[in-house]
Amino acid sequence: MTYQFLNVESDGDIRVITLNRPAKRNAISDEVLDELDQAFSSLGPEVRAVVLAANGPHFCAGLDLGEHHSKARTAAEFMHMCQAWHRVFDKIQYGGIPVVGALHGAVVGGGMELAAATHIRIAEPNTYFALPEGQKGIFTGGGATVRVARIITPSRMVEMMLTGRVVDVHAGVSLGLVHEITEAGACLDAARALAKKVAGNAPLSNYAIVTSISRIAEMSSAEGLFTESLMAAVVQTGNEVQSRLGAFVDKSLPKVSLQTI
Ligand code: 1HE
Repeated sequence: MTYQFLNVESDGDIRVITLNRPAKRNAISDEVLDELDQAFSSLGPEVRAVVLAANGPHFCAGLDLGEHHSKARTAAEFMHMCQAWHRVFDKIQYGGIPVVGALHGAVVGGGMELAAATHIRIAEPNTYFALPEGQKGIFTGGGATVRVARIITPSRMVEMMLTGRVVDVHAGVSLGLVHEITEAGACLDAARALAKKVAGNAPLSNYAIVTSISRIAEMSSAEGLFTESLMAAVVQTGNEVQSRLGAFVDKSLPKVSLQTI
């Protein structure tokens, strides 16, 4: 598959997927969405973790407003487009492979929805977040009411959307949008290093982490605990468990300490 708007690169057991439409600030057109779909649909078992990064001055400016204006979509067409975004972003969040988002500059509108589908979000100091849909006369449609609201709380999302408030990287940490702030210009390297570390976990453990925790959060306690026990049972019969536990018993596994990460 050749891509027009993405760079897709294999780096050992990680895949680096980079939005590459800098002239339009990585705005998500129908074609960009199709390419993201392709890139996240073609992760074979050799891929243990993914980095999602972006070229140019900003991570992503959200929906391609130029295309949206010129297409003048009907209600049904826009509903189907939003559902296509949901399918693709679900593939990112629930594909079973950890995804590290490497953020910088504007992460706004649909760009924030895309970032919210990644599992670990690290960000350069110039990163900022906003949901400016209200000012454009539209509404979120790429999953923010679910993913973003669950991260920052529905109340905070309502406030951000009503006011158009722009949240800087430090507020992003407080809100749970950012897990780590890197040095300026260092985000991609840091994301690769983090992805390689995550790729070293047992794949079945990573699968359980990225597919079950968010789902269990939506269940009742009784259903969640039941589901956790089933997931744990599947994971602990994985073929790497014996050797990894053996390494602990032999004392060859590093101890958990503040230096672990
Ligand atoms: C775009 C887009 C876009 C830039 N669609 N073309 N998203 C927004 O409301 C964000 C709107 N964009 C901005 O506020 C700014 O462009 C940025 C803060 C992101 C970047 O500013 P800057 O000064 O670096 O770039 P620029 O000069 O504003 O834009 C450079 C080019 O990118 C320019 O095109 P040009 O052909 O005139 O050079 C812009 O038109 C183009 N561009 N952003 C299309 N978004 C499923 S529903 C999701 C809901 C949403 O995502 S709503 C969109 C929210």
